Amino acid sequence: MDCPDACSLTAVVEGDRLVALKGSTTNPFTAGFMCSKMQRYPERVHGADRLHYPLMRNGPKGTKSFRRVSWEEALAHVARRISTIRETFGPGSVLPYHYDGSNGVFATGMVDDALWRSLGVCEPIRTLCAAPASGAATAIYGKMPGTDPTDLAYSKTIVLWGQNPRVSNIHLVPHLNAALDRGAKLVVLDPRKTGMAKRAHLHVPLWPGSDLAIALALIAECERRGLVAHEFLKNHTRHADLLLAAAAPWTLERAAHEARVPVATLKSLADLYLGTERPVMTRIGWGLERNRNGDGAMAALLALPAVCGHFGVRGGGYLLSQSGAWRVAAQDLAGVPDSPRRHVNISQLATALRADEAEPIKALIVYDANPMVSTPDQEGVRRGLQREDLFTVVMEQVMTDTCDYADVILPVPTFIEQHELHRAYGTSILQRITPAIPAVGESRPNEVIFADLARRLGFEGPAFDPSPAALEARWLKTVKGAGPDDLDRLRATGSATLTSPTGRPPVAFVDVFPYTKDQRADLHPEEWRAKGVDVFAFAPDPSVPETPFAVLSPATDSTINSILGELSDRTLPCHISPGDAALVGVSDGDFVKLSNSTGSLVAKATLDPDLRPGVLVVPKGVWLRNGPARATANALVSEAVTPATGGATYNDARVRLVRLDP
Ligand SMILES: Nc1nc2c(c(=O)[nH]1)N[C@H]1C(S)=C(S)[C@@H](COP(=O)(O)OP(=O)(O)OC[C@H]3O[C@@H](n4cnc5c(=O)[nH]c(N)nc54)[C@H](O)[C@@H]3O)O[C@H]1N2
Ligand SMILES: Nc1nc2c(c(=O)[nH]1)N[C@H]1C(S)=C(S)[C@@H](COP(=O)(O)OP(=O)(O)OC[C@H]3O[C@@H](n4cnc5c(=O)[nH]c(N)nc54)[C@H](O)[C@@H]3O)O[C@H]1N2
Ligand SMILES: [Mo]
Repeated sequence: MDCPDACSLTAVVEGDRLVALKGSTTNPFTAGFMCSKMQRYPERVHGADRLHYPLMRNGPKGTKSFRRVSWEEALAHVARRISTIRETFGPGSVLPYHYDGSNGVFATGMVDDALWRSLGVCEPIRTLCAAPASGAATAIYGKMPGTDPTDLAYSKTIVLWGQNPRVSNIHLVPHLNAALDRGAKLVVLDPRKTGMAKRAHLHVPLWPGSDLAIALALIAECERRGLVAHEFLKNHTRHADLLLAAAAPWTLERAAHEARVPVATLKSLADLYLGTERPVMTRIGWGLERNRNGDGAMAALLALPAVCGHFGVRGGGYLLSQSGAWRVAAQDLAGVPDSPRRHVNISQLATALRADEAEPIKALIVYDANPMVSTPDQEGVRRGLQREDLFTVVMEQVMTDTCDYADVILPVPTFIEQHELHRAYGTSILQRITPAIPAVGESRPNEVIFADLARRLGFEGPAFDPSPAALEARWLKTVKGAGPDDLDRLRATGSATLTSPTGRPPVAFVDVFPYTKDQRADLHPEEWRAKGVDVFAFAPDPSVPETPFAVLSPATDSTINSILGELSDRTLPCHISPGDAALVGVSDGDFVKLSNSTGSLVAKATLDPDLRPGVLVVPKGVWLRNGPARATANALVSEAVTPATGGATYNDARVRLVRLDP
């Protein structure tokens, strides 16, 4: 799944059916433990919403009227339509839209990209998640791997910044608990009092989107206290002077004002972060990137350990995504050269699908994604998908809200039914997946579908070979960071962990250095300045008096994004602090309407004492049928994106809230 942990699982099978999943110990990090949501996975694999056959629309758009067709009929039709649309309206009228699906490496970025490059169609810029995180990690450190999570055993101070591991990284929790049990200090920065925040020595319940202010104030405070690691900065970084200058105006008082917390709280934060209980390790999450300041917040957080001297020791530094650990040259994976293509930021799908755009999209091929639920401006996306002149193909496992608007639906297998390679992003573990049951119904993997389409469109060659052996060999060939031992281990055991020559996880600036040209960290990234973007300029809160509430839409423990959401019959909740509820006259269980200039939704109020005043939570991934107004969190999210990396700004939703009469 699209989860940092990537647990290994054992499938219990009866005949061709998956009857249960259990944790397995093949993956040493996930060590036999499986989270609760995955217990219901067999219900997804064999459930009522599962797609078994190709389908073609035979009624008006969005009316869910489909007929079963053969693969031959479906694929011949898709190939013909793509070809005609491309010839008539140009390659820029065809948009492949995909995110990460099950996060396998065969399903995305190989055969599909070979086809899209060959056709010269739009290139989707995949910004739904981790665009600021990945962009900042690349601009500053060339995406060098961070601290291995098992090295938390050596940390004395641990900062969880914008991450909720009890829900979204559950295999990290035993490591955190063990550290706490041996006396490590824990600090949590989150607008909510999350499960781990309840165990923390310090919880900073900051106002959403204020992380940049706090991170810059910590950098400036480090300088004021005379604790800057000048020697390290001189030897290992570039542009530290520019960063320090950008941070200098940020006092703790000014940051506290933006974060709407007492200045004493930030002083305690500085005492812990800059104190003597070292190594200090920060687990940076994705909650803090999903707002207008996301690029700068990520960059400032990543720069903090360099400025404050937390690198160079086991258990110190940061952990964000380890996806760069296996150094794969993504550009080489497709096996077909690229040429300039039209770029479409997928967080702005609603605009791309407007019929009055200068170059309207006429064909949309959706795979590994559920834009009707996951993408900003839900109503705008719906309007686009509703266009009768848009040809939409959706490749899916289950009948999602997006499928409702398709012209052609192509069924694909789940990871239980597939060969794949899977790279975790919370650890440096690579795993091989083999099918436990045959593909359900007539489902076919993405790569097989794309290879077939390629052949029908006249493209041939090794880049279009969808066999698992060929894809695995090709992927492993493009890996730069792995030694032969790692790959032998993968072949022998199905799992490999990237280690340094010491046989232990690499320590940043000891065993591993930035993957930048000069192996230095660029603390005020030149790449971004060249674009004319000043990511360290703090953008003020987008609230206006009419829309005072901030809506967060974080992960929950029952779905992974929208996957498994089909199994829920729970009405869309809106969490509200008891104080705010009293203020607006709302009781637990009341229906409330949230609205702003982007859209509106109806939800059921849930009183939540863990929320700070002014902050509401409407979880991500909820299906339209669970929203009383057939609208979920993204109905409130505008298409505004972060300035340097184009990331979605889900948590910038600001709304008015009213109780609906019973
Ligand atoms: N409001 C709000 N919205 C958010 C977020 C938020 O914080 N707030 N977070 C965002 C985040 S973190 C993410 S990562 C994105 C996710 O955005 P999406 O990727 O669009 O959402 P998912 O629900 O993960 O949808 C993935 C779909 O791919 C399908 N799938 C799985 N494996 C395969 C495969 O092998 N082939 C094909 N063809 N399909 C497959 C699944 O059935 C599922 O329906 O959503 C974002 N949306
Ligand atoms: N069970 C489960 N696990 C998942 C997922 C899932 O849907 N369900 N999704 C997976 C995916 S695709 C991803 S990307 C990761 C995401 O995992 P996380 O990094 O945990 O991301 P979120 O759940 O978006 O938000 C984390 C925390 O950030 C807080 N937050 C929101 N806004 C701000 C802010 O401005 N500043 C700060 N400091 N905190 C803020 C939220 O209150 C929340 O507690 O989880 C993965 N794991
Ligand atoms: Mo994500």
